[in-house]
Amino acid sequence: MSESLPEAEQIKRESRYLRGSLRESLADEATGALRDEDTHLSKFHGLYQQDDRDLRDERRLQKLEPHFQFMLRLRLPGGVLTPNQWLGLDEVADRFADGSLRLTTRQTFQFHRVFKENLASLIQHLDKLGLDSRGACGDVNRNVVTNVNPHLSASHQTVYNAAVQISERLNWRSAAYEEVWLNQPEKQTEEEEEPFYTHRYLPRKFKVAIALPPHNDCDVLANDIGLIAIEENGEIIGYNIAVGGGMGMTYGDRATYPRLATPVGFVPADQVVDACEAIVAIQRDHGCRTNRAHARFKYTLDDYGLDWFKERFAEVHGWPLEPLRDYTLTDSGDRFGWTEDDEGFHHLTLFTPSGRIRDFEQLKLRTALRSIAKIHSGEFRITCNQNLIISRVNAKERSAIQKLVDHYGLDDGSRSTPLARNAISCVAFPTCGLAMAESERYLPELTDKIHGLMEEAGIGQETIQLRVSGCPNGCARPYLGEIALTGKAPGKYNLYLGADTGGQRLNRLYRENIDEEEILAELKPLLSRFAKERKPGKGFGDFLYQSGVLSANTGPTDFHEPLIARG
Ligand code: SRM
Ligand code: SF4
Repeated sequence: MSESLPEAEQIKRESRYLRGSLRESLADEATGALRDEDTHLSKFHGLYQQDDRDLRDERRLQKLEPHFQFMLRLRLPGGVLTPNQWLGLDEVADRFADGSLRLTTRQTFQFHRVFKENLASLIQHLDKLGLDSRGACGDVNRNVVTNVNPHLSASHQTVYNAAVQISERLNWRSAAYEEVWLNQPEKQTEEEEEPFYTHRYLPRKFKVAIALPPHNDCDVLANDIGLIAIEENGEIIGYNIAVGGGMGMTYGDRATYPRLATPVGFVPADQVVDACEAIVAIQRDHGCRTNRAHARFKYTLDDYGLDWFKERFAEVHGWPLEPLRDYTLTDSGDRFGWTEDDEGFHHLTLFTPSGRIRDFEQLKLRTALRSIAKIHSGEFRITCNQNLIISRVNAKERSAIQKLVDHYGLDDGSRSTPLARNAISCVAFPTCGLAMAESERYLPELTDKIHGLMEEAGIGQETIQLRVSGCPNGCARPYLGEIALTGKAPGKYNLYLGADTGGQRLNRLYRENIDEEEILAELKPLLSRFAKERKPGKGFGDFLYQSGVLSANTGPTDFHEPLIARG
């Protein structure tokens, strides 16, 4: 084993296809934690060891070990599940987790505060529901996301099917999942256990998304592979492929940066799964294995160049990419309320702030959704904006569902401000081990205050995309927000401005390390100028460029420089 490989790389290679000592770790009753090596491997199984950061100092003072607990994430390609699955998830949220379900920015669920002794039971319950967490985290392909497009059912079905097929093809295969969690006897480990990934798996996480233009609610260009569906005469004939998207960066490290995926060519619909596999194989074989901060596919592409990539693609896939087809991406938000599709089904998009489904004091959200699941015969769909669609409702069921919506006071978008219902935040404190500042818990207060400024300026009903992440990793895809904050320290954020609304232009760092008062003071004059000078149909991000407040984004390393030095 090479000495220069990072620990995470060595651990997966020596793990006997992701078995490691997970079984022994789980059986050890002396601690709530896993063995160190197993904390890396558990990610491939969809779980992260965490500790309650609100309690960290207190427990340290009491000389107790951290309050170890786990986050478990489901693999749910396309974000679709049945009412029965919803009811099953709702039930286990109380039995094995903190009583909440958390819809993520990648269209799936997370359970928080699962203790070690409950992990296997939780995964066994998921298995009975036909659900799993295999590959939801770790150095493999992650949950494949798609546009939700409730009003375009036929095309949605096609892209959804593609998402499921890509997810299945790129999932890891060893029997470790069944052995560790589903009590199956251990099998002899052999090389064929992972014919595609081999014992090396990928250098880093990998993400695939599919957009159905003109909508881009999955922020397709934020992914390692962004597939843009091309429709002709109501049929999807193929996909433009964009490569090398990703949000994560590290403050102060100019070698790391967010990057939008670059559209490189087109593949016919029947080749899309093979094409994705070929691209992941290129990253498997050429991605950086010695420096994890440089191991995402975006850096492989920037190291070797797009021409090199296109040559490798033709070689591995067997066919070259065809020329790109025309497309337009206009918006990345959700459309709330009821819509009817071309098959006569009704779909209701509900605003579920930061995707947190629990019974709050004022709003019994989890109870309400449970009541809906009991009478609903269609589907639930999760959006990449952390909202929920009660989907494929037939005409007869619609009024019964609406009654429950009214009874519980659920928000079909009409109860909240446009700013709030289009905002996304990551989880951050108290569970995320990487959080530098609050995000989910801070978002409601922040949106109220920014909305207050918008009201003063007379633009309270405008939609402006706000994204908040508790650190620069960018789980809320902040670099695609018209206004975005990334956490620097408790109460301190970097302020980014100027993305477009279609997910095709990154924003720019505007101010560094500022508190709420300074954030509001920076935004106030800009919002008031926007109110007076904006052109019809142009969003806040576009306005900042047109008005000269921001100038063109010139390159990835400039991303780290505040555009206007603090005077
Ligand atoms: Fe994320 C790590 C939560 C979407 C970039 N992300 C984490 C961890 C697991 C923290 C950790 O490593 O210890 C967070 C768990 C918090 C918690 O307590 O639940 C976490 N990420 C999330 C979720 C739940 C945010 C949310 O509020 O919805 C999203 C779950 C997605 C899913 O269902 O699969 C989530 N993360 C994203 C996205 C957005 C996307 O994929 O569309 C990104 C930016 C896109 C990208 O990958 O570049 C993202 N997460 C990261 C990174 C930075 C990766 C990088 O290339 O630098 C990390 C840290 C890491 O990997 O080292 C990270
Ligand atoms: Fe945690 Fe940072 Fe992701 Fe927020 S952006 S969930 S703080 S890793």
